[in-house]
Amino acid sequence: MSTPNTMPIRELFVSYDSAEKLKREAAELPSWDLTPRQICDLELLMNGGFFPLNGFLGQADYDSVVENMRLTDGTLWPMPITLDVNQTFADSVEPGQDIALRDQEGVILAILSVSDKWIADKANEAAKVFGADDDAHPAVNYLHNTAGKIYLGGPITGIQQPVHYDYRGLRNTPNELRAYFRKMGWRRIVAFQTRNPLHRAHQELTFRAAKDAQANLLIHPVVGMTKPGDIDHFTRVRCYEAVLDKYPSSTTSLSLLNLAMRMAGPREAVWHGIIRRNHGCTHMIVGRDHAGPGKNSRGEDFYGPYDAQELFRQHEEEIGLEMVDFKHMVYVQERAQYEPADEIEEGLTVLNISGTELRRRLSEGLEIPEWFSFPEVVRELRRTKPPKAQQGFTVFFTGLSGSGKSTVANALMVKLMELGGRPVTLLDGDVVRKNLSSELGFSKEHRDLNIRRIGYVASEITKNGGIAICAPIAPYQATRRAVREAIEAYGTFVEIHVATPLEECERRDRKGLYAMARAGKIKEFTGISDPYEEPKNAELVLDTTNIEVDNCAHQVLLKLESLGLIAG
Ligand code: PPS
Repeated sequence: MSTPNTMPIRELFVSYDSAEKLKREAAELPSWDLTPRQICDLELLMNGGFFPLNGFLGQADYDSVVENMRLTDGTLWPMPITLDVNQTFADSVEPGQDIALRDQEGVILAILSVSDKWIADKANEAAKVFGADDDAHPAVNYLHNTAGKIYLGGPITGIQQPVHYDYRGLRNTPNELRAYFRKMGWRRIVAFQTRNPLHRAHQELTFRAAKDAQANLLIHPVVGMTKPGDIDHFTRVRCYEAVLDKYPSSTTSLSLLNLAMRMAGPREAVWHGIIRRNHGCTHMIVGRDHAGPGKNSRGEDFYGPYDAQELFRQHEEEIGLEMVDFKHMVYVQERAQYEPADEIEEGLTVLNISGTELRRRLSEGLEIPEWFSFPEVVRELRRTKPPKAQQGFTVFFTGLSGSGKSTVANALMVKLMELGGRPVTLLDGDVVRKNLSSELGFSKEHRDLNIRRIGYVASEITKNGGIAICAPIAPYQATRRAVREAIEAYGTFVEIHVATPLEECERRDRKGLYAMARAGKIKEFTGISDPYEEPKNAELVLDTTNIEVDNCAHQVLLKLESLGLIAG
């Protein structure tokens, strides 16, 4: 099934003339605006990165991939590549029809000839593909809370690649890389997949892996979508460029991969292997806990640390690419160099800085030694992640109507302004509904939209180094989590559950709304006729019953101080 790595691979693009004609004709077709993840998938479908797929999976292939990691013709394929849409759009399309796939600005990228339309069995997909139907897994969370209910499948006719304005010279299609390897005479190429900045240990291990395999090295980082909370790809690419200089010249190359990762551990490793094979590589480094999603909701790892290596090993031949085991490299102080952990004699001093410790040092502006990372990399990371006391952050109050959110939020705002240093914006529930969300009601859909808008504004404020204080009811856990993820890409998210009991909120009934809700005059009233899902991991829980506002606001300040967000 695979093409030798020196030969071009099949793409799904039509010729320039046909593309121009299709663009004109597509004006008549129903249009689907692709989500960011779908754009990543489409790019790799069209350019051969997902060879041998010829489009978004139809139902039979989907079922077979979910159940057996294989297409119906038996080809190994571990990840369901599906086009999820909402019910309204699905109702407007029938199998047999063509639809135009557009990017977020409306530019047409491809035509999908719809062969299948079905309701996704998401719980089954979560259990079989990701190992557990647990929202703590980023892809399961995406499946349940972001992806549409209906899947469309069918072959793709590629019109043009998604446009990227950043790092154009570093983005290569599989055929561009194959041609580059041919030109350079590289026959054996080890790929290194990564979603993190590279430090000295990575440089040592990748260099060693390439040497052991007598191969050249391709640093092939993912710049599409990675795990929420990861360092943004702009920063990472600047770091990669700095590290590239540390390899002997012309042994190593850097290329960016616009993949949307799923963090699916073992299945993801196999998928990564197939993708790298398609890009002309002959080897791939697979490490401990490859593409691991972190802990599940019981605090346990989703996958065993070597599950990915095992699954890869089982399918190595079909993947068509050799696995190179990750050597865990550690720094040996006496010898002032990195060495594989399992080759170090007793009695020597081994130094290591964990990811958590690195984040702590960055956030507190502490020293990061040269044996750990390259000064250029550390400089980039410090530029992106200044100490927490200089970063933006969001304080997100959530709780029932009348719980005291707005009152405490107002007091907090004033106290933060008194401290000075950063601009403070209050996004109060009522105020937002007047200015940003005046057309919205209180259905689940409208509440979610309202909270996403607040989250969007707060994330922009956070990104630009300000303080956003939000005080909506925000009754749904999944939506609050989505906001947390959006904000944590730029700064800290502090969730404060104002847990004043319903009886107390109702007793206060400042706006007379509870009385009206009880009398049935207001529908869908939170706590009375509409749900409130209590936060599970709030940074602080406040019950304002019998506690002065000033004291509540002070508790929040202490929390912010303990998180390093404001100077003590
Ligand atoms: S949500 O669920 O987060 O979108 O709600 P939010 O934007 O915070 O708006 C809540 C304020 O709207 C008033 N109000 C209602 N609240 C809950 N349910 C219903 N049906 C409703 N109708 C109007 C109420 O005054 C809320 O303000 P607070 O400050 O929370 O009391």
